[in-house]
Amino acid sequence: MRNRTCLVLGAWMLVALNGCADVDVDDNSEQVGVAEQAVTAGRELRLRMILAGQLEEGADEIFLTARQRGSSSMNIIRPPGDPDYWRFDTPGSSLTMNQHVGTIVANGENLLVHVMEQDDPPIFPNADLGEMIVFLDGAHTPHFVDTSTVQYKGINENGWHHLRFHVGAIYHVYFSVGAYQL
Ligand SMILES: [Ca+2]
Ligand SMILES: [Ca+2]
Repeated sequence: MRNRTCLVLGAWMLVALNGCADVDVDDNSEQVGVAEQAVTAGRELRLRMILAGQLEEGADEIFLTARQRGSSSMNIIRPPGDPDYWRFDTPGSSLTMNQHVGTIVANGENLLVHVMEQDDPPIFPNADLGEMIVFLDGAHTPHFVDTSTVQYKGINENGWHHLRFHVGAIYHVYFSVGAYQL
């Protein structure tokens, strides 16, 4: 009976549950609910400060993107209102903010964050200043991975994590990590 249920429901279960889980029909809605909850359980990453080290071209128009590895769903992080980017004209200048970036999920999957300098795509593509990788270990402690494009510089006096993005420019970007949330 269970195998037949899997055949009938196989198509959508592959999408909803990433496989034919060993569950009875009556449990399906609950199982989907658990799957959704698992996606959001984790710690919130928030953007707190951007400091320009070396400009990309001058009058830099900075925004961020964030997504879970393997997901096509992307958060775009921009200031509210107009202009919808953080502008930097001078090396050494900084701006503070407090904005949601994404959730570092509990299952250890990587959250990928890019700092972007806006141009005029598709003719003049936006410049990608680096990819930050962060994940939670089994104790829900965040780990920032050094990559060829982003360097982890530690925690500052505010408790913010300091990352140095350094592709074609240098930007120091500071993030806070919230308490673990189910
Ligand atoms: Ca540019
Ligand atoms: Ca630009």
